[in-house]
Amino acid sequence: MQIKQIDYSLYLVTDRSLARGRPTRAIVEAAVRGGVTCVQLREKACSTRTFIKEALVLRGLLHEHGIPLIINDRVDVALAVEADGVHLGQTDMPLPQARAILGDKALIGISAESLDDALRAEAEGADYIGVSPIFTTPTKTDTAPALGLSGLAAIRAAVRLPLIGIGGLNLENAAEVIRHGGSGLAVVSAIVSAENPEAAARQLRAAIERAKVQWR
Ligand code: TZP
Ligand code: MG
Repeated sequence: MQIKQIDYSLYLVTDRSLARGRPTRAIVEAAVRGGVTCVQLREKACSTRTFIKEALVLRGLLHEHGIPLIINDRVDVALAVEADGVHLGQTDMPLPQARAILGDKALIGISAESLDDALRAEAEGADYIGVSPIFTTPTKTDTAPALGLSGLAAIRAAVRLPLIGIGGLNLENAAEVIRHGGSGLAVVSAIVSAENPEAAARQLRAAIERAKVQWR
């Protein structure tokens, strides 16, 4: 197993419907200034053409800062824009097929809703695992039951891949995610809906870095 050296500390997942009318590009620019280390473009409703256009804009600005761009769900879009990778859930394209299309260099992240999902993702060659959800969240209600921090710790004990917690994460619980074995936190509303996304990202990143010093 080859683990790619990617900094998943603060992983922003976009959501245009939660951005209070601000363009995704503006949110991402602010979040980059604040210190996000990885960005996933998640578009659940727009056309393929708009998705690609948005992805190309983000790719340009992220790559200026050496930050990877991950595409949610859509292997075709990831390939079309030469993104760094794709993030797949349990009902999306299976990992072996996605790997065959995207190749070994692509980052493939898998949402694991259970220990079994995580073990399978590791066996099939995922690059990282999104542990989903840690807590229930209004941002996504069609999730599996919350795994909690104890669920994260149980997965940590069983797999070697980087684990990124997602679901209901914010400044209050950021340090606990690191303490329970997370390599980082994926957040939507804590940055996308913040009045000041740059400040929100900066505070989160600082809390994560402090926790890493304490718990690693
Ligand atoms: N997958 C599991 S929970 C979630 C996704 C995309 C949404 C997380 O949103 P928030 O606002 O950070 O709780
Ligand atoms: Mg998906």
